[in-house]
Amino acid sequence: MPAQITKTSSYTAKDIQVLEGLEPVRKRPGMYIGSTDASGLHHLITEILDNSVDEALAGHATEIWVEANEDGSASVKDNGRGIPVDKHPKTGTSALELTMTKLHAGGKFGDTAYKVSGGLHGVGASVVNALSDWLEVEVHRDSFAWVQKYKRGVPEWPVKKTDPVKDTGTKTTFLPDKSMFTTTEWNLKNIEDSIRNRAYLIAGLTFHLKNPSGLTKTFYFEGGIKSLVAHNNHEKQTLNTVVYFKKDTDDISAEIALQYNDGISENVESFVNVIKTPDGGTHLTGFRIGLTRAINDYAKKIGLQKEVVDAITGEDTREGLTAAIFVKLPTNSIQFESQTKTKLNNPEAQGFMAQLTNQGLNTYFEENPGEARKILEKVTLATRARLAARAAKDAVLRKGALEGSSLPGKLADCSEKDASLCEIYLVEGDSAGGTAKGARDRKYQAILPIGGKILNTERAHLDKIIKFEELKDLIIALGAGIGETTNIDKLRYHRIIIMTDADVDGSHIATLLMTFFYRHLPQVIQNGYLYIALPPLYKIQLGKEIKYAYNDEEKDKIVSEINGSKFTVSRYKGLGEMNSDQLRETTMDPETRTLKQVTIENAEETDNVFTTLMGEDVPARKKFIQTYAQFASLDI
Ligand code: 0RA
Repeated sequence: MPAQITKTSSYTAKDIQVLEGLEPVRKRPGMYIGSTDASGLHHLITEILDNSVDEALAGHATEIWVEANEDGSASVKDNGRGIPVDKHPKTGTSALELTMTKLHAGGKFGDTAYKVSGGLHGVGASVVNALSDWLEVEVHRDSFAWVQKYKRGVPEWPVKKTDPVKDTGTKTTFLPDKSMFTTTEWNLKNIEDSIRNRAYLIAGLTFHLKNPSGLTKTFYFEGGIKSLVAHNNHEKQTLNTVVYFKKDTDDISAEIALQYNDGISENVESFVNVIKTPDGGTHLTGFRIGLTRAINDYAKKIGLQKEVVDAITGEDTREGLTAAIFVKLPTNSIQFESQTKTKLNNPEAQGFMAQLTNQGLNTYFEENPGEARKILEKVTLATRARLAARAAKDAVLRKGALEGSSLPGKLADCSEKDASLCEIYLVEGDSAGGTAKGARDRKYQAILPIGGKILNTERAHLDKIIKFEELKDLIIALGAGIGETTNIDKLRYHRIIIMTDADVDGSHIATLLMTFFYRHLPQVIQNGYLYIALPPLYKIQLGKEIKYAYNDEEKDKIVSEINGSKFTVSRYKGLGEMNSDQLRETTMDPETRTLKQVTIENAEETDNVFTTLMGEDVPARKKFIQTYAQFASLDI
C-alpha cells in the first residue's frame, strides 16, 4: 500500500531523533537497569509496574494486573487515569509518545508530592521501550482507547484513537529484546516477590498476577506493613501482638510495625516510598535510636536495677525483633547515599523516626504492661547472655585459645599460610577424619573431624556456643573469632568444606554446621567461603576398573554403557567405606571433585528455611520435610 509507505517515510526524521534519544540506553543498558542478566531483565517489569503503583499511591488506581505471556512478553495494566494523550503544544507530539520515547520523560506530568519512580534506577518507561523488541501501550482515557506500538523504541505509527470505552487505565505489553539480555526468561517467583513487597506497602491496592498457563494469583494485604511483619514471623513463637504506629505531616510520613519472637536474630526491613533499602540509612538509624530510648526509659520506670539498665545496648533491644519501617518523602527531596538507592541519606528522616518510634512505644508499653514485661525480659536476657559470653570469651582469650596460638589437638593443619590458598575439611566422624588425613594434600588442605551431632545453634547464645567443645575447636581453627569481635580478615581458610556421609545423619550434621555459619559467622557465607563436598553414592566395579556415580541417573547411565560386561554396583553407606586413594580421587582432589557452594540467594527465604528446619516448631518442620523431601539436595 503506497499510502502506508508514504506515511512511514514521513516519519523518518522524527524516527532518527527518537533513535538518538534512546540510543544511549541500547549502547549501555547496564547504566540504566543495573545489569543485563536476569536481575536487569526483571527491572523492566518493576519499572513499568512502579508507574502504575505511583498512580495508585496518588489515589487514582485500585487494581494492577501483571501477566507473563506465553510468547515471552509481559503486560502491566492498571485502572488509573490513563497516561495523557493530548498533543504537546510545541512539538505536536502526543504526551503518551513522549513518555514512551524520551529519556526521563516518563511520569513528569502529574508531579504530585509523593510521585516517585520506585524502580531501582527510576528511569521510566522509555528505557523499557528501548530495550524491548516491541512494546505496545493502550490507554483508556476521555471515552476512547488510544494505542501506539514501537519496535526497539521507535514508533510504528502515531498514537491511534480506536474504540470508544467507558473505563480508564493504562496497559503496557512488551517483549524484551533478546540481543540486549543474557536471558529473557521470566522468573515468576521473582515477579511475585516484587508484587508482594509492593502489596504490603500499599494497603488496599490489589495486584493480580497471571502466569503463562493462565493461573492467576491475587495479592492484597488489608494490614499493609503490619501484615508483612506477621508474615515474616508466621513460623516463629512470638512474644507480643504486632505493634503499629504512623504519623503523617506535609513533608514526611512514616509507618512502623514491629513484633518480637523468641529467636535471637534481627529482621528489620526498611522502605522509602516503594523502594526497599537493604542497607538502611537515616530512617533505620532513627528507628533504632527511638527503640533503645523507649526500652531504656521503660526499664527505668518500672524500677529495674540501674546496673542492668545501664548495660542494655541497642543490639540487645533488637534480638528477636521483626519489624518493617516505611518512610514516605516527596520525590524531589529524596537523597540516597549511592546510585543504587540502597541506603537513605535524608537527615530529617532520622529525627522523625526516632521520635515516632519512641512516642509510639511509650504509649504501647503504658497500655500493654503484660507484653511490655515480656519484651523487657527478653532484652535483659540478651544483655546478660552478651555479658556472660564476653566473660567466657575473655577467659578463653586469656589462654590465647581463640587467637589461634594453640590450635585444637584434633586439627590436622596445612603448612601453607596464605589463607586464600588454604582449605579446611570439616569431616563427620573420627574414622572418616583419619581417612581424609591420608587423602589430603597437606600443603594446603587441613582436616578437622567433627564427632557427630553438634549443638543446634539456631537459637543459642554465644556463651553456650563457646562452651560446646566441638564448636570452640572449630572457632579456634578458623581463626576469625566470633560475635562482636569477628574479624573475617583473620580467617585461616578461604574454603571451608563440609564433608558428611550421604545419609540422613550426614545431612543433619551438615545442616547444623550451616546453621552455625548462617547465624553466627554469616560473613563466611557472604564471602562465598562455605562449600559442601559431594562424595559419590555408588561404586561400579568392572574387573580392576572402578567408576563412581554421584546420583542415580549417573549410575544408570554408566551401567547402561557397560551393559553385558560383568560388573558390580555397590552403594556407599559412608565416607568410611572408602580408602584414602578413593576419597582423594572422588571427593578431595580439586582436579576431580565436585563442590557445592553455599550461597544466600534470598536471605529471608533462607531465614525461613533455617527457622523451619532448626527451630522448635516440630509440625512446621515435618510439613517442610514432607513437602520438599523430593528436592532433598537443596542448594541453599
Ligand atoms: C501523569 C498524569 C496523569 C496520569 C499519569 C501520569 C499516569 C501515568 C501512568 C503510567 C502507568 N499508569 C499510569 N497512569 C497514569 C493524569 C493527569 C490527569 O488526568 O489529570
